[in-house]
Amino acid sequence: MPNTPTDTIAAIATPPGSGALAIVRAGGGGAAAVARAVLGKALPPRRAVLARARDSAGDIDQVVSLFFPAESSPTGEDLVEITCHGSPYIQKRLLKALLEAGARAAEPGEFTRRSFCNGRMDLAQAEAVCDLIAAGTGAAHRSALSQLEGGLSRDVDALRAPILGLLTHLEACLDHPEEDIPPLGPAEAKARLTGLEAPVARLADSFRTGRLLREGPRVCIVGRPNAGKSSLLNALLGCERAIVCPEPGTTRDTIEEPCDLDGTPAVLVDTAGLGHDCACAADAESLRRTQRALRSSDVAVLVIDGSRPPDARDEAAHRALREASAEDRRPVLTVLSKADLAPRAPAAAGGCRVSVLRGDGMAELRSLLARTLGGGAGAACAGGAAVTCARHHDALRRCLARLGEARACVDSRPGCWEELAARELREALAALDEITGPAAPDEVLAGIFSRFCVGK
Ligand SMILES: Nc1nc2c(ncn2[C@@H]2O[C@H](COP(=O)(O)OP(=O)(O)OP(=O)(O)O)[C@@H](O)[C@H]2O)c(=O)[nH]1
Ligand SMILES: [Mg+2]
Repeated sequence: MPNTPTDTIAAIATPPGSGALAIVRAGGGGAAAVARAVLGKALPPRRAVLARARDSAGDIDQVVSLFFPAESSPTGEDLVEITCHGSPYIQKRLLKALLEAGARAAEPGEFTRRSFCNGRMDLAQAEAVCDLIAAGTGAAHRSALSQLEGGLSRDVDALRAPILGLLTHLEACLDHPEEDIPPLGPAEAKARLTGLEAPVARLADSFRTGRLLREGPRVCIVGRPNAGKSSLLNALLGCERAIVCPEPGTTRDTIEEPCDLDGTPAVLVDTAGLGHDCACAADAESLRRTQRALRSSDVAVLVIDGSRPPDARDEAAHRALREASAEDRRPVLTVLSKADLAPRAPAAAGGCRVSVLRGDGMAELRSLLARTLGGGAGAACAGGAAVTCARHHDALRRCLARLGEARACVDSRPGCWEELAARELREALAALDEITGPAAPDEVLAGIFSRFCVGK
């Protein structure tokens, strides 16, 4: 932050471009004064006021203004919101007038950062603001709203309290051996530590569900070279995103695109053909990328060229893919492609035949995919709070690792386990505190708020 948190900042809070209305905000110690300079009148607290905004060149617009004094404002500082007509010219000129009156241009996320610094919200809640703005589905919206209202922070507090309880007990025994504090035996300590690990692991594991909510499930299109994978990607997207060629080995890199499948958002990933001869380093790398894309996907669509009978290499590649997916419990939908040509491959149970040339089977495939993905996202929503942010997931995993270390040292260091376990528990708490903010380093805060848009 280049200035102290009490200086006055201003920004356009609505998206760029024109609309019916737009909002320009000013916040900080001098917000009321700069607004008064531009509007020509003092604003009473929390009352909509019709005013004429002016600058040195003349009238700008007829606007409606709202003044939130610090004690009741979302940022914990004086805040003025001016609603003007949504022309980009008016918005920019109004902002310029506020800057000329003494405000400076706000940085990305600076209003939310001030809410955090003034204790109006913790870090997890501040991060939820971004998720809420980006939420594209009901499930993502519910999850972000719950986090904004403190759902995740309460979950983290619930994990924190018993860890702190155990740490306090250990420290009391260590620091005051003369007092009559009941000692903690190794067996009881291990049992309590195991009990602490389980809920942390559960919350950390919810990250997969959380990612589904945030990004939508990933659908990996896989199959032998020339099977028709890229053609299928293009047909599902409705545009020529990937290169399609009669020669095998066209797609090398993975190609990712968001897609709406009958109302279910998903990310489609086209891949290089499986079992392609690795003639050069690029082939080997493309195979690695296909495997990585498959491992990180939620559903695989196995495309089999339906116009020719499968040979031994096809069978081996399909078997390997099904086995890998069964291990990861990833559903595999089989698609027989090129249905407009004479069918030569046997139909697979539960799969469908499609032709991207004629559009045959495409509606059926879309609804099959939406049903398969809907199961995952529906289960995700029903599962309650989920961790949606990689930073939170990382902190939970570090907390879990520290708890594991604490438990391990009960056996491995019989002479001094209490001291070592206490140190690990302190680290475990520090990791949890990074989620809600008190222990988050400055560069982490800067990274988080820089991802916000200006005006938020
Ligand atoms: N007749 C017919 N041809 C198709 C259909 N789908 C794909 N093809 C053709 O099959 C060939 C290979 O298609 P691609 O989509 O490039 O196949 P791919 O699996 O992505 O191939 P690689 O990227 O090389 O692994 C192209 O010539 C396509 O035009 C279809 O439904 N009908
Ligand atoms: Mg391709």
